[in-house]
Amino acid sequence: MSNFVDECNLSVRGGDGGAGCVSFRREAHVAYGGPDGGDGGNGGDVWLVADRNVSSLLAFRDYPHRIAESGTHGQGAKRHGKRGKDLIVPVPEGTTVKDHETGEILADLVSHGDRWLAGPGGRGGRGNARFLSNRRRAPKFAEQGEVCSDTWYRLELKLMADVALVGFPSAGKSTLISVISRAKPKIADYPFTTLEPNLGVVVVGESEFVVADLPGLIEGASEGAGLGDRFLRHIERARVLVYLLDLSSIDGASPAEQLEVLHKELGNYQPSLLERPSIVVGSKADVLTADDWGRDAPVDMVISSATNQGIDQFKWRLLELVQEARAAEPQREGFVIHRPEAVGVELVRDDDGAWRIVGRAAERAVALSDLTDVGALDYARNRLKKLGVDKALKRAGLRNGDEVRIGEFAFEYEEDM
Ligand SMILES: Nc1nc2c(ncn2[C@@H]2O[C@H](COP(=O)(O)OP(=O)(O)OP(=O)(O)O)[C@@H](O)[C@H]2O)c(=O)[nH]1
Ligand SMILES: [Mg+2]
Repeated sequence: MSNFVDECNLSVRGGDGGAGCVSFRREAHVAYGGPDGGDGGNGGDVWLVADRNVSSLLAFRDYPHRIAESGTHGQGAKRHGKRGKDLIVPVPEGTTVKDHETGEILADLVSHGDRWLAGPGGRGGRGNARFLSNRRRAPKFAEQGEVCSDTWYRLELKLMADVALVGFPSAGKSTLISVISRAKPKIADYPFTTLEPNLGVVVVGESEFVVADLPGLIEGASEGAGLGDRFLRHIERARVLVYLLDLSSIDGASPAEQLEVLHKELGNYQPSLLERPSIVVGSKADVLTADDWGRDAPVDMVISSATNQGIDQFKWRLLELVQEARAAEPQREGFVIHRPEAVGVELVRDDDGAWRIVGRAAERAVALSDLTDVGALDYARNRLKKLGVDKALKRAGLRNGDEVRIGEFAFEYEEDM
């Protein structure tokens, strides 16, 4: 069913890093205690994790935002902030993660447990205790926590049916899927109303699975009768089969005859289909019940899509069968592509022509709590120099007095910075 694609947008944001703290030791007999501000905690990461108990991307339709917990701020006496909790976002097996703008594939989460870091948490800021040096005995600044922003992704999933509804034309397959899912297939009282499979996501409690409503099957289908066998391949990949027998067709084929024909056609197409986990269900119980058929109705349960009779039990029973089948499956081969992290220092022009330095490390270097502090400015300059910022500026041909920006911060270029 490769043409049934479920897709959605997802926005993730790692938790912000906590701020480092500026604090000095207070002791009874020491006039100036040393710096003892603790570090902020790192923000939590957002991970996408393939989970075989999730069947669709439905959960992201209405709530597309996922944000991990922030780290807490550092405190005095070198108490570090707490790390934010990671956020695990379960996605169905087979989910492809794409860059929202370019469509480039970033990760393929194929089998249960495959994980991908979608939103790294922000680094916690260092407390002033970390900025103590021979030249700087009393640092009055600390690092701010790294702030994270939203990243949008595109998620795509090739829907695979967990359950296939198999039955005679007009047995009530399309009506049933319309009652247990949000699928809205065409329903009518003539045979072969359904010409292409319809997929629907069934939600039961906290779990979900995908059901395929297939065109009706008749005697000789495996040799081309009716719509033939071209859609039988859709049954091949389903984990569980539902044989839906029309209890109301008093002058048509009896339930037992229907089941016999269905078994025969599936077996002709592929014998192993007969070993698939399955359940036999009598439909339209509001018209006639299995009892009306006496011993002749070989059904596990009866339902009515018209009155909802037995529908709840049917869904829970299906969930049970699907979960058993999923658990028995071998792991599929998985591969995960890791997105390369942007590193280094880059020079770009803002709209007004001013130069801007971008790059995580450079932005970190000026993310200090108090840039009016001489020591802080000194520190920032040194860090930028080490990162090669001054060389980059020189190469770009900047002249003394040109404005340069990093993050929220702006300064004037000086030759010997
Ligand atoms: N009384 C009653 N009628 C039903 C019930 N379920 C379906 N029907 C009717 O049975 C007819 C056929 O229903 P469909 O759901 O289109 O049957 P189908 O199995 O999808 O048929 P094909 O697509 O042709 O294979 C329609 O007229 C439905 O209204 C039911 O539970 N009770
Ligand atoms: Mg139908």
